[in-house]
Amino acid sequence: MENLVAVANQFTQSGKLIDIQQFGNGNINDTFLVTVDSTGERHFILQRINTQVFRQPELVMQNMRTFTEHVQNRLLKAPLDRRWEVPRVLLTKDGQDCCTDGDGCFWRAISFIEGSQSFDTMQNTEQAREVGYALGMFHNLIGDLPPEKLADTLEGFHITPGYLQYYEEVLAKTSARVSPEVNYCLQFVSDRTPLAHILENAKTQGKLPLRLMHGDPKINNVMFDTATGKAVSVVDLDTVKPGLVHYDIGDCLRSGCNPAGEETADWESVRFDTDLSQGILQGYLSVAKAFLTENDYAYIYDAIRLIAFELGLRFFADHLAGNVYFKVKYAEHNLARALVQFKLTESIESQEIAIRSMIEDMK
Ligand code: GN1
Ligand code: MG
Repeated sequence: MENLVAVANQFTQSGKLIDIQQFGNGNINDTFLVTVDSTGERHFILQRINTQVFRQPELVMQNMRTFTEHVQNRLLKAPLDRRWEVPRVLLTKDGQDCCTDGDGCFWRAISFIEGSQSFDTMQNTEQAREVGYALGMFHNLIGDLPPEKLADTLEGFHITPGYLQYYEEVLAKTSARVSPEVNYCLQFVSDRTPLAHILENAKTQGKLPLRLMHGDPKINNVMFDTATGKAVSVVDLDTVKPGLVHYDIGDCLRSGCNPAGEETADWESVRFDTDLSQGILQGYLSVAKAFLTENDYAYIYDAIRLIAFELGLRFFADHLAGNVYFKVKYAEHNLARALVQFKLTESIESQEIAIRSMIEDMK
């Protein structure tokens, strides 16, 4: 705690530090909400970056600054007719965008979007539309920033065949306990091995262009104005880097259309809600129609299915590897999370015709 206060004070520009609380449910970094006794902004976000995952955290900071500057310029030139905010990188007292503590940990601070909140599960279809709008606006605002301007901060991220390869390596040397749940997952993955290549093949064949993406636009990374209920920001910019917008569309839908939430213990009840998915896609297309191609539409269903499957695969592989990547609260936590994503994938697959025709009707 002493350490935490010392680190927070590095980033405190004015006023006295009043409070530091753990914040959100991140699976990788450690996040805190800092409250300051100030006449200006009263809160900021303090994060310890997991440098086992983000091996070059300085590139993450560089990307964030490039991104923020670009989007802020765009918004100055062409203001939106509604509230929209971009989290800012905060500097230390000596002008750095990060600092290291006595243990060598990497810390950074980001502005908090005042008067906003996030949700772990979708409340209604109106909110689904807002989540979709937020992702569309995010893609729109970076649409004219050339992908090569941002570094690849997490190599292999969302490259499903790479996760499959890692899974096979882990499987070959695992000593994880065999159970009916583990067997279900093993079978689930083995039945879907051919599916893993679909987006990467489309990318290689030039059907889907490399664009900038958010990388992690799950529902709780969208901030809502507490008064109006409108989406006002997309946060968690660590994985903003070159990729496919399909990874984002898939991730947004797999997290937004699972009313039970990705942390539910009741995995057998998990289903994909197509009304919510219609809401998200309507909101997304209200902005994104302008830049999507015919091929982009053709791969939306595949992306939804693939990213749910991929996250299940990542959780399951981490379970087999002994929980080395995602933070866990108990030994079988990643197995429970994998089961949720696999059930969700199954539900998506069972509604393929309805989902595809919904997308077709929205073009
Ligand atoms: C991780 O740490 P968090 O919650 O922001 C993960 C995402 C997953 C997500 C699942 C860098 O994000 O890819 O979709 O957990 N981030 C990374 O909740 O691997
Ligand atoms: Mg994240």
